[in-house]
Amino acid sequence: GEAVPVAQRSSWTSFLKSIASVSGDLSSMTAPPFILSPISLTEYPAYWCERPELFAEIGNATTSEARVLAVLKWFISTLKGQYTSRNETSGSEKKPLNPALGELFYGHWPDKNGRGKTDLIVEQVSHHPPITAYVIENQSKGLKLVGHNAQKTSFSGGSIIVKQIGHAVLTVKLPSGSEEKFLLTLPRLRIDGLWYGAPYIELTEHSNVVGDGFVGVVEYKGKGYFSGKSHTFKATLTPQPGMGGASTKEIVVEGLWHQNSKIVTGGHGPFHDVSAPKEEVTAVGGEAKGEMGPMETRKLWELVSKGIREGDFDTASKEKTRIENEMRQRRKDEVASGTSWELKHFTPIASDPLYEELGKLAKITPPTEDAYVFKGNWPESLRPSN
Ligand code: 0T9
Repeated sequence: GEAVPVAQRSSWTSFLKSIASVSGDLSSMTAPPFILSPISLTEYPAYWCERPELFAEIGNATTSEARVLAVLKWFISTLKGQYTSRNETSGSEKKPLNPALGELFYGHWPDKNGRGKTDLIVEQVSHHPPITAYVIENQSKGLKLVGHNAQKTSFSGGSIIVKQIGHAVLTVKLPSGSEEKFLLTLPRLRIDGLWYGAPYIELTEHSNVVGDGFVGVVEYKGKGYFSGKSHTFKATLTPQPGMGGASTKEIVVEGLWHQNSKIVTGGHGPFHDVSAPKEEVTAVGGEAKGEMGPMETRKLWELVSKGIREGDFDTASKEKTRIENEMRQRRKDEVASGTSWELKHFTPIASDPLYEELGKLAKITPPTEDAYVFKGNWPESLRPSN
């Protein structure tokens, strides 16, 4: 473990031993300070829109084929931010703060060059297991992404395997007034480099982009597979006969998701390119005058994050314990009073009909999945017209 500070080597080794034995949920395990991130998992859904102009482009497409290509391009272009940005900013993957039930994050990307404003709401809808729900909307382009995320982890061959649970549905409002819906599923992760204390993510298996008469499969490969390079992908878009007037040709895109790709079948030429910098979300408070309430992530974790950033791990750990105890007490009080925590922005449903319908086309398993429906209640600070 050469990346591990000498004083933390034995605690890193015992952390690795315990992740090898505890499978399922690593989020609540105590890790040595050098690997802690000052950022909570509730901020991660912002990765979906750090190239807001590519998101907006989906709303500008005028044919099914152009639309599905725009969806795929935006989706692939988010992967670099989702899975390599912690390495770039802090040298390795870090363990995010484990969100509290009801933790919130609000933000937006401003209107620029006619792309429209894009708004974000995130809510932690379950603590154990951790489940994060989000909505991202560009109202002027008629685009709304609603999804949720959870993870099941296991340990294999010295790596952590992360199976992502959850999916997202992108709704595109067409000028005619009708809607097109796309189902997005998520790749599996392998976290390598643990032994050296410098974890990083490789994507494996596949995920899907299904909608508008197309079934899309994105296959992920790492070093030692077909191209021999890390972060390789191949996406195949297959038109569904008799659906949505799609053309008959299959489209194949190949490349490196953290760099660029090209269309190799059903067209030709460059596809995505993420060499230009991404645009981080602007966080806003959800309370009156844009202030942050006590459950808003940057407020809730303020002192923990400060401690981690400044290397004051005593304060960080004391504050973390204080928050966790408060949350435990809150749950006990609820049990005692026979009440339960009410989510602010989402309503859980046991099965998502859209996931079932579109998932069937791509033979996605499991055949059904739960979901969180957005209540439509934007805070005044994001939607002053409300
Ligand atoms: C959804 C993303 C997800 C969340 C993170 C696995 C992970 C928690 C979930 C899947 C986002 O859209 C994309 C990116 C990174 C994922 C995280 C990487 C990670 O390591 C953590 C897990 C829970 C750990 O913290 C493992 C222990 C740690 C010491 C390894 C660095």
